[in-house]
Amino acid sequence: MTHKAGFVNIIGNPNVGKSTLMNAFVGEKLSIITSKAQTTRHRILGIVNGDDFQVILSDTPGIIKPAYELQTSMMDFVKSAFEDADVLLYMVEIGEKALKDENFFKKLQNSKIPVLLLLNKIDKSDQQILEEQMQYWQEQLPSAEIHPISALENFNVTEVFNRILELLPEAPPYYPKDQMTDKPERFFVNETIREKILLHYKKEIPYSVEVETEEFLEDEDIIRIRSVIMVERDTQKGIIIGHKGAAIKKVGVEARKDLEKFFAKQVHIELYVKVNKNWRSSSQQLRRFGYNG
Ligand SMILES: Nc1nc2c(ncn2[C@@H]2O[C@H](COP(=O)(O)OP(=O)(O)OP(=O)(O)O)[C@@H](O)[C@H]2O)c(=O)[nH]1
Ligand SMILES: [Mg+2]
Repeated sequence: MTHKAGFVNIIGNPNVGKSTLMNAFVGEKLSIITSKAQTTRHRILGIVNGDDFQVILSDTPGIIKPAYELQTSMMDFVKSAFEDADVLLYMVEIGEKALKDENFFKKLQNSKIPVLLLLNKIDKSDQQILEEQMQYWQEQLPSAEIHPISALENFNVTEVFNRILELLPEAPPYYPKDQMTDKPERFFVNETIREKILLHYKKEIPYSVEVETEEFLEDEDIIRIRSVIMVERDTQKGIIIGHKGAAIKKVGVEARKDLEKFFAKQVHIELYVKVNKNWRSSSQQLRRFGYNG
């Protein structure tokens, strides 16, 4: 029996649905999803294993022009995804015109490896717009295969997966067959808490937050977690906590519910807030939080 394996990297503008698609392929909520741009900050592997294949998907941050060092590190993850891909999935959403960063788009036009252009969110469109968009993208990226999909409604997702399998090279597995991701448990705790912060706070707050889990103690029937929500300034600390602690409590309750599902175990979370001045611009702090910095 031949075995296929390879890296399938999802790239595209912010908010187009990259993380939604990766979760749909893997069948688990590995990546957090919100309606805000720049939800994903890391490169996250989602591994789909079969008897004769191993598809190693990468979810990546949306492509932006970096304004501070954290964003530079985020774009380094995207660059690395260009470099080791066996198949590139370039995702656009219906109505969108071209990449925010032209250099990335040029790289894509010159790509030697297969590119599948996934036109996502077609559930929001009608046939005429869809046909116009397919034609537009075919002109922009003549070498790419275009697949209209809805990651949210699982439309055409299996077909794209089967096409990926056809394109993958013959290779032995890169990871153990029972492994689903490259990230440790604490990463998913941090991300789940960050998702709730993206959902419940406005303006620059979510973008000024990093989460670090200091304690993850797993007993037979409960996981005890203590995490720090790091903000950049004193004023942001008060906003995160909220009146009589109501805001942070809500974050904790919602994160706990999601994590109980994720780990299939009872979870107890303790959250507190710390000011870590300008962490987004400090290479030392960024390295500590798992960015290349
Ligand atoms: N209608 C519709 N909405 C979708 C679809 N796929 C994703 N979304 C929504 O689009 C928003 C962004 O989805 P994400 O998966 O977080 O997008 P992303 O590309 O990972 O975003 P970043 O990590 O910020 O770059 C969320 O509100 C999703 O529910 C789709 O097929 N149809
Ligand atoms: Mg994402």
